[in-house]
Amino acid sequence: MSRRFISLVAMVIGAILAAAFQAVPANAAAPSVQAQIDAITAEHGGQQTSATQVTWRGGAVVLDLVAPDRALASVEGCPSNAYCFYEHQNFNHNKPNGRMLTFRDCTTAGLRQNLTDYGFQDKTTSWVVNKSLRLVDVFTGTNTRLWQERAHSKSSNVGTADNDKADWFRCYL
Ligand SMILES: [Ca+2]
Repeated sequence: MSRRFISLVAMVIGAILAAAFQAVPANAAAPSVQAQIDAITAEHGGQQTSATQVTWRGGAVVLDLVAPDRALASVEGCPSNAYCFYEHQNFNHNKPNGRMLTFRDCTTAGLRQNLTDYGFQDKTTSWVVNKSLRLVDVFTGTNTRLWQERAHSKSSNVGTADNDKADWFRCYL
């Protein structure tokens, strides 16, 4: 065999191997954001309001599937006059695909809302209250109290014992 032929064979084999590697997506296991949104709206309703966001009840509840722009009025991405639950510790910092669930409603009598209604069952690891309110009282699905949130406060990590357990809460204005 000539050197030229050998180098040609090597080039062809190289091209085949390169194509084979390219055919495997870098992140085959993770569904796309749109696929996640489709699954959430199919199960929980709501309206898709951007490429990365689902909204319920006219904006009273908002789920961001990627980190939103951190506007000046926000605390860790949680808008003013709202309170937020984050999928990961440190308010999803360095987790661009972490979910953040934002609530605005709260009543003096203590409004109950279910994280499970928005695909956020057993996910919360950090939280922010960027709102004037008396208390957000957070529970497991079996009604065990996990933690209590006060006005204009935050937790970067709820701790191992409470991690990924929150299912519902009451917000007292
Ligand atoms: Ca979590």
